[in-house]
Amino acid sequence: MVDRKHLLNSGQMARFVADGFLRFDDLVPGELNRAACAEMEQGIERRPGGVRLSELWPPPSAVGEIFRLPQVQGIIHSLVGSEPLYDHHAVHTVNAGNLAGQIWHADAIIDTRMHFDIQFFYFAHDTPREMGGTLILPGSHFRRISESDIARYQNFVGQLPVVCGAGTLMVVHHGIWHCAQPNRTDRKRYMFKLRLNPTVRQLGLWNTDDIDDPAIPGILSTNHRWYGNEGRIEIVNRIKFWRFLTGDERFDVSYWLSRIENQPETHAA
Ligand SMILES: O=C(O)CCC(=O)C(=O)O
Ligand SMILES: [Fe+2]
Repeated sequence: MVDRKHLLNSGQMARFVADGFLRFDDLVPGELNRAACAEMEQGIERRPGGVRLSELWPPPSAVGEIFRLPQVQGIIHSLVGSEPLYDHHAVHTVNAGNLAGQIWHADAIIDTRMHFDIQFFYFAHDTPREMGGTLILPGSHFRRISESDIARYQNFVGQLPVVCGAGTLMVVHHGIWHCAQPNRTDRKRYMFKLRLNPTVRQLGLWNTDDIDDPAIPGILSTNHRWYGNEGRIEIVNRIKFWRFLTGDERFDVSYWLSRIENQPETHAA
């Protein structure tokens, strides 16, 4: 059972809805990071998808221990429930001196559900800018694209290179646009990715004590700038998603969704 104090709060959930990711700097302690680096160098065997995460990587396993950390369990529980399924993992590497960047893409081009998977990006060693750091585009998760559709783009206003210290975890919505970056150092870069599927309705799984936090509408209205005037559709997407997560079908920010719900025939009835 996850201790309530490790669950996400509503402000963090609203950030996930608006940005499509949450970032936890230096969450994993040093010793575990070093053990995870050693495991990644050895290679971490892939498993068939669809098994419970809780059944994977029993001790001794650094990766298992990381995803059993109480804080990480709190993140998992808040987003996909306490018994998610393992979808797949990958040890993503960028070789020393590899100057080619990966194309912009999203990983889950077949998945257009409102229910969402999460992907952890775990950076087990320091990742300075010259080593790349996965580049992500905040707020891109509602633009469900076919993988290479966006490959022609090079840079976006507001793109975020994950430059971070060892032990940093990102958790992203499966729709987020991202790509690996060149590695100008003489060391190989590792990043461990883990995708999880929910097994429960994703309704109020976090600590909702602050559900009426007045900051939430502002967070949901975040302007990431790269979409220009089309930011309005993103706010509507986020309101719909917030309603899905909270079960509050009347939730609105300003008058965005209500104005198109004003059906004259309803009034006549
Ligand atoms: O290595 C990275 O930083 C990202 C890799 C990735 O997104 C992928 O291969 O799907
Ligand atoms: Fe990817």
